[in-house]
Amino acid sequence: MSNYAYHHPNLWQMCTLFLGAIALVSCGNPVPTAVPMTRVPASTTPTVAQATQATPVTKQPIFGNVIPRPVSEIPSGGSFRLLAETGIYVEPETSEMRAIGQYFSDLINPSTGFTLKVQGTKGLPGKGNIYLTLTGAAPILGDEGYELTITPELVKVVANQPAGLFYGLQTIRQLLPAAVDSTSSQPGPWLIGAGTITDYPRYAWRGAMLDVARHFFSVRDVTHYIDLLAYYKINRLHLHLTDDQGWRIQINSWPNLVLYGGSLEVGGTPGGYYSQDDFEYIVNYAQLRYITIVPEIDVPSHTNAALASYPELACDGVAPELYTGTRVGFSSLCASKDITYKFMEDVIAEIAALTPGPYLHIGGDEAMSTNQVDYVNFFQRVQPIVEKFGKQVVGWEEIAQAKLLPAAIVQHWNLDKGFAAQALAQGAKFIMSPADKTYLDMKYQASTSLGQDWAGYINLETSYSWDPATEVNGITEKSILGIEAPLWTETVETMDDIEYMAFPRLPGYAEMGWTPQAKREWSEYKNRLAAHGPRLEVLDVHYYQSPEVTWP
Ligand code: TNX
Repeated sequence: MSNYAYHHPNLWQMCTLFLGAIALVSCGNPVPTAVPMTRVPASTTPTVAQATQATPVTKQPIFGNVIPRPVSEIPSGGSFRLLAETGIYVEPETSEMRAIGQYFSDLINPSTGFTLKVQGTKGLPGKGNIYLTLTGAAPILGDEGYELTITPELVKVVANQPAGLFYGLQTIRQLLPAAVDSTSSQPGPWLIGAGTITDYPRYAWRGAMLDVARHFFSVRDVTHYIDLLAYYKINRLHLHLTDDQGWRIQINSWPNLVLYGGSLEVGGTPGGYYSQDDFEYIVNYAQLRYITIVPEIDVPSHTNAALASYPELACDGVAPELYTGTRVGFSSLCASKDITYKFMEDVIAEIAALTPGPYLHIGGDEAMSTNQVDYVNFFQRVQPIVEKFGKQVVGWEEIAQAKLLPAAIVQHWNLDKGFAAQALAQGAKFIMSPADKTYLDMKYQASTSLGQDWAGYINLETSYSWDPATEVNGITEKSILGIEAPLWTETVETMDDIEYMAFPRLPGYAEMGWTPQAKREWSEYKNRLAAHGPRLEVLDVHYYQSPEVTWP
């Protein structure tokens, strides 16, 4: 048998048995989630009878249906049983290593009732334990890869860097029964199929973007999203922090940006903003999950909220009204005024100081109200400011109209590939976010109540079945840093809405960022995704039950 059928019918039944009973899940999140108790309509939850008959996959499940699909999986038969006495041994015993072990211990505590003890070790621990080590990893694993060896005696994860161990633990989480992610006590048994997984990512940039400007989302919503991203080994969360409808990050030197410019959102409802403490909390929360926050200040257009707060930034010096509609491209900072660059310098200095990650995104999209000369001059002056404060420039592909700094990263989104070609000619590295393939705000189909359709409908197959390296002529693997799935929130108002648009497309993007192209095939993936339905339900994710998938 070439593919190992790791499938315990009794475990499967066990997981589904609890679906109806599960109330609230926070993925180890110390902040309670803001999500309501039950969000999947009762009629879509399988009955126990249906669930026990249903075959969750039509092909054989591959080592527990892990998403993203690992590079190599060699099953060996048998299983490891997690018990209350299981210890988590880390080597070397650093605070970061202990934090990774503790994260896993805390994560599985509510469902298993176990309080797995985290301790240091030098060399193999005894039988019945989990061993996380940075000793002896193969170079091919790189900075994010891991090798996971499961025998009935031991679970061993070896990596070159702590991030790899964190990803190895996410894989273990997916190899355990879905009920492990429940917030209520579950009976187990907690078995992990035995075998070896060798795994490392295709791309360094595996991103999601959340627009917190059109509609504002609380710290709790953002950390909840971060937990879901971590489950699928996504390592960048790009926060679109400013737009015409709201400025959402406190800037001490320009206080009105949030006090006035952050007061509303699309539709005219109250907006909100992150204090600098809030933002640091988010950044730290993400960092503990090996996710880098990429803050975006979208300029020179998409700035109505800033202009309304500080009219001196407009060429005519007149404050516009706050804007709560959904048009784009009508606002612009004044590229020919010196105060604009003082403003940019102050904002970039504060954001850079709050951000441990190396990137600062400066937008640049849809500047229809900035003339070409001004636009080019603006980015000629703003890019060096970003570098002066120690950050690497990221921008939407329009910024390639300016001469790019050698380290600038360009985000491809436009259906028109002209700017991408200009960026390519300058030797830029790309984040691939083609709107017709990766925009999480596009409707799944005509009847989807949320979302837009200007880039087309994006059903699951469309979202999954493309290769970033053949998407744009000339943009090949060596120019691609990775992929990112943006969620624009003109129509997205609640955490439920976020989950509905992101799931289940997001796991597919996570796989596209991680798994070699040769191991990705829709007809196989859709069965693996089906097996994640019960997992998403235990996690209380309000996902779209697409008819393209035979959900169990
Ligand atoms: C285009 S993509 C935009 C956003 C909108 C989005 C809606 C890009 C860089 N700009 O301003 O929110 O479409 O789908």
